[in-house]
Amino acid sequence: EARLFYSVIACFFVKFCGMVSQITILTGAGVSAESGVKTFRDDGGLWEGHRVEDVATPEAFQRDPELVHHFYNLRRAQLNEVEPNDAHRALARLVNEAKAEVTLVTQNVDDLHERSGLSENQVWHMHGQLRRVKCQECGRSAACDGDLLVDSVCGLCGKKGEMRPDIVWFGEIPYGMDRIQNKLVKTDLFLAVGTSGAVYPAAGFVSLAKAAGAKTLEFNLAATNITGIFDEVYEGLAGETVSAWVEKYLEAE
Ligand code: BV8
Repeated sequence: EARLFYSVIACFFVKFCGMVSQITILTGAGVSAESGVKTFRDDGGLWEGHRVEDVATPEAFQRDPELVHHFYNLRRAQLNEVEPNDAHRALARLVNEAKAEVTLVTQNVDDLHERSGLSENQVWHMHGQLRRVKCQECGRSAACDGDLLVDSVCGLCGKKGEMRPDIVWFGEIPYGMDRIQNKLVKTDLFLAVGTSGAVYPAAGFVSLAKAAGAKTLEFNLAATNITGIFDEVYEGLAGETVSAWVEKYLEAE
């Protein structure tokens, strides 16, 4: 009991003094927009005439695996043509230099956070990753940089024709929800960068953090579905607003 008692006291002390001991960041497609990666709401959320919500589902994959493989093969190939931008680099600085513990959760399936100076375990991909594929036979995931086809073979169990992108589709449960929620309830400072707040459960994270007493900041081009929940809103290009905020925060820490 003593350890629990002291950790509760410590949490109150941190909150009372306004000290920040846990920062949680949630990023969305907007953080990669300045790198040239299309967001989901660009072109009205359409991809080659398909609603993204209609392609990024298990039913779509069942119905037309070639179309879904094509959708992800194009996006995986695009990763070789884009680079991290200032927003990625600023967030990597915050994760690596802040005195507080910083957890970065991303809805994005690109690898730009990692390529801006973060290790794999510093980036929590709650919706999976373009550069990983999963076997529906053995359930295991593996790295993949090339195209996935309907008759691709699993490199681990040898099964042919059961490979899918290791992506969390609409209707599927995001990765790491328990550890994310464990962080949110201990968060003193919550940042949402480049997300429209259109997709749950990610869009609900700000409310969980706020209920835990966190100060909440939104960085976006424009008002979103959830702007009203945030304590502070920084409107503009994430490459500028996030860089300026991180610079100031680290100086003042
Ligand atoms: C689940 C992988 C159960 C795929 C993705 C009705 C009500 C509420 C919820 C639901 C509902 N009906 C269905 C649901 C659930 C559903 C959902 O939320 N649907 C929505 C459409 C209503 N959610 C699910 O199915 C999730 N699973 O609920 O399981 C469960 C959950 C928990 C516990 C137990 C059971 C799974 C959702 C995951 C789907 N997969 N990604 C792929 O990538 O192909 S979601 C996909 O879309 C992205 O990953 C991302 O999350 C989302 C798009 O959101 P954003 O990232 O915010 O991008 P968007 O384009 O929308 O916005 C970009 C923003 O950036 C904009 O605001 C723009 O202004 C800003 N911006 C642009 N440029 C810049 C910028 N900001 C700053 N600087 C810039 N330069």
